[in-house]
Amino acid sequence: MANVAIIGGEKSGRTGLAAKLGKKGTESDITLYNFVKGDRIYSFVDANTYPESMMSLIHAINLSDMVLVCVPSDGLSAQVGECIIALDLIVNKRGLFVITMSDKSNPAAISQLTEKIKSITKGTNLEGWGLVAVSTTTLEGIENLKGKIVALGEEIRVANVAKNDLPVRVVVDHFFNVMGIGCVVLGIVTQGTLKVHDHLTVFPINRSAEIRSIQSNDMDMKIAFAGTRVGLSLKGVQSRDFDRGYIISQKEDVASKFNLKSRITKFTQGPGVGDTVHLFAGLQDTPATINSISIDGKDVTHAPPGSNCNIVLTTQKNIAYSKNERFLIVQLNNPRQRLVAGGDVV
Ligand SMILES: Nc1nc2c(ncn2[C@@H]2O[C@H](COP(=O)(O)OP(=O)(O)O)[C@@H](O)[C@H]2O)c(=O)[nH]1
Ligand SMILES: [Mg+2]
Repeated sequence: MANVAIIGGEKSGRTGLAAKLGKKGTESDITLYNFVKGDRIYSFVDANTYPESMMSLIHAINLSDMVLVCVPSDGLSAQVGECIIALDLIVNKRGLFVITMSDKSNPAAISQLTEKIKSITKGTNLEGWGLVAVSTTTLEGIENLKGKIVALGEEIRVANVAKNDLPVRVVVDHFFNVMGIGCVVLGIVTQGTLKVHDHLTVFPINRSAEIRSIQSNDMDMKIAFAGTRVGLSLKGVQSRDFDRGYIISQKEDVASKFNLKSRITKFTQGPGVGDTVHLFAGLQDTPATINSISIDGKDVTHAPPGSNCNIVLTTQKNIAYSKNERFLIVQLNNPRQRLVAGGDVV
């Protein structure tokens, strides 16, 4: 199973492309589209409320192993830039650039745009990502794109097999009550192997839950491997106990104060001590206050753009996280540059 985010600026052809690649499922600020081919399942996540909602973008990326960045054939925009910065800060994604609406352009302009994309991603974690031009009206390039998604999907499948023996961890993205069944949550087994009747804990609220049943793509199953998108019915908790990003596992760290080894983007003015920011960890997010910043062990009042520093912040909500979680610091209301930094827990 491969989970694929479809991101890009407003009217970049994301929804049109998602509808060509899969069948529409769960719909909220992110919309899921599924495609099944033999024993391979692809789950596409359309970040449909981005650019208004930064959460839609970050959640779609954090729910995926592979990202398609849509760039309309008429050129780059500030929003594409923001998507590239987000992916560069999040670090570990595979992906492709998809030049959409190729029918509205010509080969010379498309090859010029290709060169521009290569040049702005140079030195970032997206350097070397593949690039395909497609049109959802003429279907030009769609088969080529599917082939590239399948090839990346196979790499992801191999990487996920290696995670089956880790402790099980499910990241929850939707939760609701179903009459006659009770609490149902949707999410992804990001590592480990989930089994019916497993007794686990919901973090950060620290509540016990038993896995009553597992479904994947509407089929009941007794066991779900790493990388699988699942629907779970749970015993011992209620859907109203949940929030997006809650984790079902054996053990998570939970905290409301963090020291993050951070990399500040080049494009922000840089955060200062006392600033209120928004912190994202996986699919969880919370307002947070910056308590202190230090560079090479020396306290500073402000972190300059492009710097590496340690940022200590206090969050309004408890956050559940694992050691290798990548945190993002965001200024949601900054009109010029919302992404501030990426960081790891020290
Ligand atoms: N000519 C042409 N128009 C397209 C194509 N893909 C999308 N569009 C149109 O572009 C607009 C925006 O597409 P949409 O998929 O909604 O973009 P989104 O905002 O990124 O989800 C819509 O009016 C689509 O009909 C394409 O391949 N060719
Ligand atoms: Mg859309």
